[in-house]
Amino acid sequence: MKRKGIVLWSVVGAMAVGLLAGRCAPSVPKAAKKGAAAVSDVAVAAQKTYVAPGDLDEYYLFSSGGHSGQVYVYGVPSMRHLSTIPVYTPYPATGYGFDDDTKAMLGNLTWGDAHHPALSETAGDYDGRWLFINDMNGRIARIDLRDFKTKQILGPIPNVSGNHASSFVTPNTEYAVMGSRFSIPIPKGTVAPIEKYATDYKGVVAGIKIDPKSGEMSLGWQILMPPFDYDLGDAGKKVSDGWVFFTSYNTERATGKLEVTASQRDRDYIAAVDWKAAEKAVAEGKGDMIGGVKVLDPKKVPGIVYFMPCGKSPHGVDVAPDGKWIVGSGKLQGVTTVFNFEKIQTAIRNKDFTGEEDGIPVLKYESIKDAEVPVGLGPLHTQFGPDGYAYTSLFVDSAIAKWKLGTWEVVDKVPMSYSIGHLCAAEGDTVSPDGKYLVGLNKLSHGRHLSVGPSQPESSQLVDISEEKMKLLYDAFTEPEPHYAQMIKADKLHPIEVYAKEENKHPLAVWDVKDAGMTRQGNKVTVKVVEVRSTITPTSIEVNEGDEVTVAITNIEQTTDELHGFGLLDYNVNVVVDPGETKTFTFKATKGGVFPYYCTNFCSALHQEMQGYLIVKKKG
Ligand code: K7E
Ligand code: CUA
Repeated sequence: MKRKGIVLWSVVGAMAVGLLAGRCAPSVPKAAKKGAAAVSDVAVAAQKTYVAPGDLDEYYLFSSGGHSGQVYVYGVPSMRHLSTIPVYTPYPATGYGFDDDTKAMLGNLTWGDAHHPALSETAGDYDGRWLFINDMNGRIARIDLRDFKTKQILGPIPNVSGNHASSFVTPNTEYAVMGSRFSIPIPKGTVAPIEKYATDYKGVVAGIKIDPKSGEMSLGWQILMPPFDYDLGDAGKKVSDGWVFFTSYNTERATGKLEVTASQRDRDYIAAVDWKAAEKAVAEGKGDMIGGVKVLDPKKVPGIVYFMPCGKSPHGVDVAPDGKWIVGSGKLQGVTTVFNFEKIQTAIRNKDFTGEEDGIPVLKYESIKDAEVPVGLGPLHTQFGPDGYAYTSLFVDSAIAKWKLGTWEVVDKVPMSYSIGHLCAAEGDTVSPDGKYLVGLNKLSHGRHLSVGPSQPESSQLVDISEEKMKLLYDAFTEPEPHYAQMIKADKLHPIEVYAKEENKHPLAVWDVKDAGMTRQGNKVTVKVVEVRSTITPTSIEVNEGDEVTVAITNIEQTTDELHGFGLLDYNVNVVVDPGETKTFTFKATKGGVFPYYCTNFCSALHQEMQGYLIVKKKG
């Protein structure tokens, strides 16, 4: 959910929060700390979140940075910010987007709107290998958790427009999913008047293939869909493995003021995609070429997708740990709907349909639904704990509801400050959730911190879910714009601290200062640079105006944390090289003159001495 268009909800939400807060205030503001009971509550919370200096957190939290285009890494339970992983946006702190490789990966785009991180899975459990994250602009990225760096950005891929329903992965990381939130005439570049929206605009849902060994992503399958807005996705697991689900809104196929025109129907749909059938159809050569990609049309390839009716404009869709239940949250309702996977299969077999949309059969709601759980107003997303509990974020109520799968009983609620969007429980979307912790990713922080002017931070609140009653433990203030996050047990990750010399296969790497220096071919100059405490070798580089200069820097350190930088002020160069790494940057020496370069990362007492000169000799 975005911040805009929620004004009305906020008013309703404020009332709801007021009511809730009276009942079960989770903690006491500092100024109002009085009485033994309140103090003990705060003391317990403090102890549960306190990670002593030198001690380590129990979990990593990977939080989407929204349109900052980055991923923020926090430790849980301390909620300390550990690191920022740049993905879709240049990040001077690590030199991301300045060297040749990361520049090429970003292309000409300097921002991306990232929403949903997805940790790679093996047999439905996080395996700690990669983190995928989508961008609204039809892209998906892979971060390697060995070094916490972005290794691949795929896209913008053809046909998918406004890739919000991404990047949820299948249980063995066979695919990450994509979907169009903004249907357009396809292929991209086709023009059709807005009056023809219902017929000439198309949505697409897609599976991005992932290589199980390398994590390399490539185009998998695409399916042509009616012009709805595909919102969230999730993969089936265990009994429902082989299926992926996508919520949609605007099944009215309306245009204009969607807040009115796209909320007419009582029910929109969740699309249930049989991805194994789609994969097979593509392998058999079925589909039509659109925008350079084979796209399956459900009219011609039946059996790959079905629609499940779901309450008004569903937002999140979340599959329970055993794969038996699919939870769809109609954000304009007071209930969340639980579908039974077995019943869905039976309805498909019996052709228990109530109609169709552009060749896609619509399943009969009553035949596939198990329950409408009265969780509260504005349900958005659901996560799971062990012992069959589910946790649903309530945007309008600004709270989290805890309820039981199977009995559908709502057992507890905890207020959030303020206006929760996603929530993230420890390994809470896997086949074996941990329980323990849950983080509410809130849209507004509402004065719970020192004011920093009109642009306030968002808030992420840590909730203890280890006991029957949920308890708020901690307020953290996070960078905009939080959407989803995932939490993984820290001992599943084994990050490296240096790049081993033997593993550096860069063709321009040099490991001895004797090998540093310059070679020239015509007006193309290559400079091999060695960085090691406390010299940049060579200490001066002389080129001619008009030369195309490639500088390859190898940091030959093999010591943890010994990073070196290369800042070249007038040429907008800012590269950071980790121990054992080689990076290149290429520029045209358009300006004559003398330009100092220096190490940007503090590396020793003689860090200030780590400097040199680029001399660009003027023509004529
Ligand atoms: Cu609910 Cu983009 Cu997943 Cu925001 S989305 S909340
Ligand atoms: Cu090298 Cu500072």
